[in-house]
Amino acid sequence: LKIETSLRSGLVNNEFELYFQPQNDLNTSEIIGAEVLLRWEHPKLGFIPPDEFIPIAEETGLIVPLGDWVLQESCSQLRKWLDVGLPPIRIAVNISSVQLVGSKLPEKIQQVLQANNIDPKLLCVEMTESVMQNKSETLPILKQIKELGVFISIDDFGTGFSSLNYLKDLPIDELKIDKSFLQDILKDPKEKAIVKSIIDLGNNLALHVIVEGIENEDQVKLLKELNCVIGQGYYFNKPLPKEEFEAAVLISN
Ligand code: G
Ligand code: G
Ligand code: G
Ligand code: NA
Ligand code: MN
Repeated sequence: LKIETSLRSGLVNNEFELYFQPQNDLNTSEIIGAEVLLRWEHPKLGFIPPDEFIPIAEETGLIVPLGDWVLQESCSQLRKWLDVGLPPIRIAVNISSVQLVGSKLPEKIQQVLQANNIDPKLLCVEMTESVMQNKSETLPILKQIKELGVFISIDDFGTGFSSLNYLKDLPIDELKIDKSFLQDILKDPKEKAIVKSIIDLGNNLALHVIVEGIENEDQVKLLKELNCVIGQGYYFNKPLPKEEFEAAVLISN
């Protein structure tokens, strides 16, 4: 309850901030995109990680106004970057399945893109396989989002309980391989086989495939051998405040 009250006042008092984690071309290291990650600096409790407050925001429904803020703020930041001549990079916003149903998300996305004059293909929405749990409700909404021209990515791919069946129904553009599959990839032949199979699956379906959680050069080398071309992780950059992200893009491109 305490966090719930704080979440409400945090939104009003501007305590949230967006961090941007680069997504890189594995061959050139060039920054081609960013995942937007929410940060909360509570005036008394200090830094509260999203793993702690996102689940509460989901339970209480506060994820809807919080998610609206993230979407609005992300697009307005991208507009500023485009205006100062930064190359057009795609920004990926995490969307909780709670935000998908009954909150007019497609209409909100369209409105925010229009208000900031953003090309829809520069926005990616990341959602987990859990959206498939009530497919009959979510699928029409996902199709509406897709029709706007927005990019759709399946986050934490391979960790949910979904069947692969949804890949043929869902209008997705990208598989994002979860970082848990990368932990022992250099030592564990099973992990390597799983990652290879997911990359092949994505490539065969003409989807983008991105791997997250890349922490060292040997992982980059292996992923390139497995025909993966995009990655995200501490090896390239941690999630960065907007000024540092901007500087990183200018250096990399
Ligand atoms: O750095 P990291 O601690 O940022 O993120 C932890 C978790 O919180 C991840 O699962 C991430 O997807 C989630 N998360 C971060 N920012 C957001 C956000 O803006 N919206 C939603 N729904 N989840 C987020
Ligand atoms: O985002 P990442 O998983 O790299 O964060 C690693 C740790 O760095 C977090 O667990 C947290 O302690 C700290 N951290 C990340 N972002 C922030 C932030 O915005 N403010 C503060 N004070 N600490 C942060
Ligand atoms: O669940 P989701 O994939 O949205 O969250 C991304 C999370 O992964 C964030 O918490 C982010 O800080 C973290 N992260 C990003 N890069 C790395 C990495 O290279 N290693 C690890 N362990 N975590 C990472
Ligand atoms: Na994510
Ligand atoms: Mn993930």
